[in-house]
Amino acid sequence: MKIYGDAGSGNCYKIKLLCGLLDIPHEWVAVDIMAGGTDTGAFLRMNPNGKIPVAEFDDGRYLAESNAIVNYLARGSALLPDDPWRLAKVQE
Ligand SMILES: N[C@@H](CCC(=O)N[C@@H](CS)C(=O)NCC(=O)O)C(=O)O
Repeated sequence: MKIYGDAGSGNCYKIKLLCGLLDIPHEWVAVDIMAGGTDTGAFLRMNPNGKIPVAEFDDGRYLAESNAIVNYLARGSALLPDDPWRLAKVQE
């Protein structure tokens, strides 16, 4: 899996932190938004919304939005409770 992001951005860093906590192997691909890194055709094909972070999975799928990414990556771990209310409170 590749994570496109900027570690100086909280939205991106939380994914890096989660991967560290759960030992999830990944390649970090630094994207400089100030240099137009999210405005390229290649980037917009991954996320038409033009924002980091984006996760690229080995099967070619992409997932944007930091909360969607962390919820997906943390599924089945102790960080996401099974109890619906406690899960909702995490997502809150
Ligand atoms: N709701 C999005 C927000 C993502 C976001 O705002 N990313 C910023 C960096 S922190 C960005 O890519 N900005 C570039 C732009 O808007 O052109 C998420 O949580 O992932």
